Amino acid sequence: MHPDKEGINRIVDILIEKGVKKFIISPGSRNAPLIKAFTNHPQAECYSVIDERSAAYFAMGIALKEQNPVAIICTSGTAVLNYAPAIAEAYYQQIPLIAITADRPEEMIDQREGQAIRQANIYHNYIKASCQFPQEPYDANRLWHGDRMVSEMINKAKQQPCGPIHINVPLREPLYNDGDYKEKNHKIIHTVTTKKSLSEETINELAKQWNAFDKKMILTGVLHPDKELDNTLSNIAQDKSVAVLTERLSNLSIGNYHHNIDRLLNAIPTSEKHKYAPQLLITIGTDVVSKQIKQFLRTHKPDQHWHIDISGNHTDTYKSLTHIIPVTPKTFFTQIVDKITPSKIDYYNMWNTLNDIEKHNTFLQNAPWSDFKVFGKLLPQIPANSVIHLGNSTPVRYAMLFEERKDVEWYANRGTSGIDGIISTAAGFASASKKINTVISGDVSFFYDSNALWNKHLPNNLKIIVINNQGGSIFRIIPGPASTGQLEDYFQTKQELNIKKMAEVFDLNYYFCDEKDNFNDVIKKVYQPHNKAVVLEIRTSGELNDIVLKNYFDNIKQL
Ligand SMILES: Cc1ncc(C[n+]2csc(CCOP(=O)(O)OP(=O)(O)O)c2C)c(N)n1
Repeated sequence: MHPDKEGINRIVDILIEKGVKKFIISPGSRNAPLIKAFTNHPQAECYSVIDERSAAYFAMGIALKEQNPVAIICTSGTAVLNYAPAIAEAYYQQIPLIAITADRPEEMIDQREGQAIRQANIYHNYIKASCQFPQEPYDANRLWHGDRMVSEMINKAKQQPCGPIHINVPLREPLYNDGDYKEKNHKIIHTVTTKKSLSEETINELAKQWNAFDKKMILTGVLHPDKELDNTLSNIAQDKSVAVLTERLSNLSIGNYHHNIDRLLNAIPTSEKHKYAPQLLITIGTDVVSKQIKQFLRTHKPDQHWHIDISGNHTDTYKSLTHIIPVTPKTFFTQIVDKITPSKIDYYNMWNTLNDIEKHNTFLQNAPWSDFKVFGKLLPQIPANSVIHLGNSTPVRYAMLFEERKDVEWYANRGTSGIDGIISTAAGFASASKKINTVISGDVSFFYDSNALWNKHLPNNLKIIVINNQGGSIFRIIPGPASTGQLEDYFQTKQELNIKKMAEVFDLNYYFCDEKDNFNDVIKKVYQPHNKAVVLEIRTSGELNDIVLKNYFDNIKQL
């Protein structure tokens, strides 16, 4: 039965009519009218996920896959705060997420009522828009106001750059009464889609400037897979005075790109670094993972830096920003491609000659069992036409040292680089995907987000690979932590927890692999069809990883 609160039924109707299909609901009483309204709507696809932190990341994973808003619904109090990490991540990743939080009536806030905190605009730093739904009792004006705000919130979530929005809903008792449902009683406001492009005059001027430079670098951050963009960029990359430096998370593979930024940067002889500096730097996408390219570009500054970003945000990562070009990268490259002329400098090859693949392969072959070795063996074995979710910390970095896989999609929570929702995000994505989804996580990140497994919707196409190096291996790699004398206890947080027992608690398939096992046989088993999600623990020695990685970078240096 539907709730007796018309305003609530209208929220659901507007969401459905505006194309939101999936609703992730966490339990509670204050949100009972919302639960009734969503679960009784024939077109609403509802999921029950208990832990709000995990539920929000799970929803974000679905929204990322479907490129369509997903709504999360929870009760009042700290439940609302538990959405915050995923909301911040969705904000920086520009993912449309709709948080609908039940609240006490406004006059009861700060009155020592249970489960009541100040919820209005609670995510204010990390939200595209938020609204306070009108109080009950609903009259014609309040219903009109509610309808208008819900439409506006959804429109804003979907408007590029997309992002999270918040609807806070004060609710009065009684919460469980049934009522009549008046179909199509609501009002809808549509926004029409627009396509921003540059005027002929502007693009001609930019092309003139472009053509005056000999060395052009296009550096790509996180991008959603987009074949059209990839094709257009591959045409631009045919000009040898252009070097396109991409990361795994850029999901670009068609053209002559340079896929291993850190490998190449480490190979440049120190005295030659300045020769590799671009004159024109063009950046697209959101976050770039490689710290080394950031340092390189901040030291060897380009004459001009154009950032192509529809939001118009002034993101000056390399401290050399000269132009903001507020259109999509696809629009920009499509408009400029026929206007650019090649120059004499073969900037592409300058970078390409740094790539000594034989040296890389020989090192990998001879490397001892370590995270580096595991990534080198694992990445080529992940099935074609599948999706890989990389954990923050070292997985996202190791993956960029090895050969690009053109046949997979790559994702990671690089919006805020938290380790707290990696498994939940991958689980949500996988639940909406027909492909095999592999998440590669460190052991600390796995335990942090272990409530991701506390989810009855965990799909059987999800393979969770935990690199168990007994703590945060990154802290042995980055300079600093070891000098404190507290490395193991307060940075690495050395741990010996039992991953097998964790898999058992949630009744999941479990496999194990270390140096003694036949790696290929174990991987084969993991990727056989299973009726439940799979956890694979790969054990390495936490103590060796930093040494192997340092040796690798020393080894590839061209003297
Ligand atoms: C929510 C959150 N808390 C703390 C951190 C800081 N942090 C970055 S990496 C890391 C350790 C991760 O360890 P693990 O997942 O085992 O990966 P490994 O370093 O072994 O690759 C921590 C605590 C963070 N990024 N996010």
